[in-house]
Amino acid sequence: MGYVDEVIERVIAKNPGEPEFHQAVKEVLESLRPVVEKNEEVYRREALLERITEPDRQIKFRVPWVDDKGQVQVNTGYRVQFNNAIGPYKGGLRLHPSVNIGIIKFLGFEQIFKNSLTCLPIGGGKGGSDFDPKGKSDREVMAFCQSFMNELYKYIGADEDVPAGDIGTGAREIGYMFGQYKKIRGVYEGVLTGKGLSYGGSLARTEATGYGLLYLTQEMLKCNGIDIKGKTICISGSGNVATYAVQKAQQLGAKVVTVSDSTGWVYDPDGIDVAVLKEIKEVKRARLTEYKNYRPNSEYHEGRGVWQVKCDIALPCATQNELLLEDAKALVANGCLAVAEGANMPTTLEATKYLQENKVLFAPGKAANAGGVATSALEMSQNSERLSWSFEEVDAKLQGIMVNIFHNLDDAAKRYGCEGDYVAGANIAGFEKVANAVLAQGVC
Ligand code: NDP
Ligand code: 2IT
Repeated sequence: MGYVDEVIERVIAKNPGEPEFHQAVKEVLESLRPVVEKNEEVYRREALLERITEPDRQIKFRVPWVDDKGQVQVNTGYRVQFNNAIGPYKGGLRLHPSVNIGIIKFLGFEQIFKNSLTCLPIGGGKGGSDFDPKGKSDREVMAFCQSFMNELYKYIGADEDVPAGDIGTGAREIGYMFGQYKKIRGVYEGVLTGKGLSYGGSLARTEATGYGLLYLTQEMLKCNGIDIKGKTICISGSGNVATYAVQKAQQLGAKVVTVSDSTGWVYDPDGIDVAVLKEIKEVKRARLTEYKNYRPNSEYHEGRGVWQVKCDIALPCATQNELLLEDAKALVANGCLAVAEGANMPTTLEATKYLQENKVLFAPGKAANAGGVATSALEMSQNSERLSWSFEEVDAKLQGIMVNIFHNLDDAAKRYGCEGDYVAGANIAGFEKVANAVLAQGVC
């Protein structure tokens, strides 16, 4: 059995009941085959793939807090510090009832290669909790965030591990966590990113993941002779990534006709109204059922169904495994030209394969959604030099980073004889730098 298959088997055996982690490891390692074959002797002796698939450490802790009725609630907190070969651990905190160690490990593993692709000095980590912020009062969210930080503070720091937002963690949660860290540690440092603008946040961080997704998609289309202007786009999700993806797509002259949440989806033939979306999701924290009250021409559908709508470009921006084989078939049948992942691992392995076999341009999340963490790294730089840059300066840097990511993965795919396979290109380009750094730093 080859080295790659041996390591995949070992990861599955050592990490039972963690299907998302297995999926992420399989996707990465399968596409590293040509690199591994070229270096098999050294990689085996150095146990490189074993070291890269085993987190540096996994932290799990109790998070007790008191709800508005005076009842004590208990959640579980996690931080997986996966790999810091090229910089301090960096990655978001997910607050969602579905969170478990396997989900956090898949996200942390993806983050290693994503962060490497940005060409900025950040390692890979991820954390979160099974706490559900939905329907909680601000005081309850604050109580949870403070209790979460009462434990997490021991393991993080501006040069050590720098968490940020993800599903369920936005500016409000980061604010409460930053306040508690400062209170406990007595230091004012850039320990979290995605902070408010009045206390060390970076302009354009809120928009960065969605904007970056469109910058990379535009470059991928351009290099394949396609103009994004005038194209019809389907987007899933209606959170941070989806909202700013809609906004940038419209600025680039495309028409976005769908958004979704965990209960249903909206079709707006006239194009999604971003102001309405923000009002419903960011201000009211309400459901998409309300969208029709503002836009009578639109349709609301229960359940899933976004990928059945005819479009030129599909941008999954909600969560993992939300674009299935049947969806990929519908997209291909409807003439879809490109899929770019705003979310982490939203497309199943079978769906990805089907799209690629049918010549749909496919940009994987670790490249396409890297604009968020890249801008987080720019926030870290600003915090270190105690300055803040203008929106235009950060946005211009973000554009440069996303265009550079696309060319790096395109070049890597070409170097290994798989031109146009951007999944392989992203995995190879992300891996090469981390592998070199791990080997150079000895067995540690
Ligand atoms: P938000 O919490 O702002 O929004 C998440 C959106 O996805 C909501 O519309 C939510 O619906 C929907 N969603 C979440 N879980 C599910 C589910 N299990 N089934 C169906 N829909 C679901 O999160 P973000 O926009 O920040 O994150 C979206 C994706 O992008 C995630 O995969 C995240 O890891 C990834 N990402 C985020 C980055 C960032 O900077 N924020 C950076 C890079 C990637 P509902 O409101 O009903 O729960
Ligand atoms: O998945 C991701 O890249 C994020 N949630 C953003 C992480 C970060 O540190 O900004």
